[in-house]
Amino acid sequence: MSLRTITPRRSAAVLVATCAAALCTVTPATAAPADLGSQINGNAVNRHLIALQRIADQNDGNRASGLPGYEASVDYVVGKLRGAGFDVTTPEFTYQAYYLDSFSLAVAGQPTEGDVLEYSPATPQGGITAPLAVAPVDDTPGCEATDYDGTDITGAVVLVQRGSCTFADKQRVAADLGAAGAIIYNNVDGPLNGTLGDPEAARIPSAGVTKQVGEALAGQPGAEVKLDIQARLETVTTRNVVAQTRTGRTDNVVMAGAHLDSVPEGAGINDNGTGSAGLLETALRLGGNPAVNNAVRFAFWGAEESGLVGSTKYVQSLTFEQQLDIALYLNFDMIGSPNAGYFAYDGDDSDGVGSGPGPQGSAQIEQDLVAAMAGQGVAVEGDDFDGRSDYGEFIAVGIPSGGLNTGAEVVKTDEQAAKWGGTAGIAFDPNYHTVNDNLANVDRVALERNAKALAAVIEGYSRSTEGVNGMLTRAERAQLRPAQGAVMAQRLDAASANHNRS
Ligand code: DTR
Ligand code: ZN
Ligand code: ZN
Repeated sequence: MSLRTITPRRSAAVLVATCAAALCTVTPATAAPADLGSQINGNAVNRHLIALQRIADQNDGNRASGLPGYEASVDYVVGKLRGAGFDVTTPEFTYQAYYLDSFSLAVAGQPTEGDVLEYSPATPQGGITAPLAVAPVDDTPGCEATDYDGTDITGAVVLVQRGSCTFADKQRVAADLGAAGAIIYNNVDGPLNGTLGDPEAARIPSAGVTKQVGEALAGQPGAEVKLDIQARLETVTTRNVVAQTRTGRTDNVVMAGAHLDSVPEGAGINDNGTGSAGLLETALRLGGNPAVNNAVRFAFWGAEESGLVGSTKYVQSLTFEQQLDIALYLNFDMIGSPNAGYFAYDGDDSDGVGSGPGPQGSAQIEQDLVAAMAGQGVAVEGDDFDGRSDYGEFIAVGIPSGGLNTGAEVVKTDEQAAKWGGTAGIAFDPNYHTVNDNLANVDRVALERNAKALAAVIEGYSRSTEGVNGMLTRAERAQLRPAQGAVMAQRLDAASANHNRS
């Protein structure tokens, strides 16, 4: 791999002082990590997956934040990390979780397929009955009050096409004009699966339907709509796990994270038992007292599936200086998809799709991850920094970031199947967010390769992050000194030669 690794002149005998009350103990650092990637064993990673599956089985089949399966997952990870000597904290946070109890939609007496936009307000018990009003399809469908010019939508359920503005905007504009509810229909194939983004943004009961259903409804203005949404918001208290080595500089920390929670529908063994297991095994092999230049901080996030809550709250809890102490952030979310692809976040935006590049340094991280996979014979594709995982808040505050994943609901192409194997025409993870995301549906070759790569890259950065953020270790600074001395000697030589000439 292409990481700059600079060997310290002598292996540093780092001593770690741990002080509790008046007692101080001094722990010698273990040997400098050598080739951490090759120390990662797929069976050891898989053992953590077995543990997470059993934890889910013993706790209603899931490991979702706020529920007992998540707490048991935290206990498992914390126990291992404390046993390996890490400094472990479990900072608590609260958030509003949205629970949908029931939903039904009928138009002109016909039961109609659809889903509820996340955070939609509930209807009164028994639902609402109102006439259907159809928003004209223009450049900004239902995004501006003027889109409804000439249509009275007071007391109606409006039908609006997706596009141009957020779902939250569409229901707000309709609510301001007195609408009783909203149905938003897709402008591409597939279910809408939308969200209003934030409970505070929610104004009127809102459902989503497919393009096909929406286009059929658009021909029935005035039809009677029955919309029944029973849902509630609950305050959930949960926690992240944050474990740091007791060695290495704490003002240039190498941080790596994976979300530990699952969706309530299942055990979440690929999403994201795999990222958690790969990261946990890397931490255990590194140990809490390695002879590293930079401290390494491992995070196991809670409530990712509820909107990246744990990682976002964590980053926002740090002061600007504490954020500066983080050299970089690496994210691992789904690294054993059963029909695996191989992706690294597109740090330099060389693919030119979706969001722009990551913060300065992210391009180097992408290169290092790509090299770590190439070293195992795997060609990696770029993956847009679209903010769908826990790196989102890190890049929002400017921390260089990167990460690997093996794909979720997107379908594998013929070219990808030819390059990586697996089956074209089906999703990288057909079990994404379902009860079938279990121990039987993991690609263990992909899992081991990704775990080795993440371990190798973390090890490299624990030695030096110079390529990412220019931070030099003591050894690197010492190596620069003779060079500077030589330049100075050359200058002196040249000066005295000139002097002698005159
Ligand atoms: N891991 C998913 C989100 C997700 C779907 N595709 C990607 C690609 C890259 C990172 C994350 C994702 C989840 O947590 O639901
Ligand atoms: Zn995930
Ligand atoms: Zn998920």
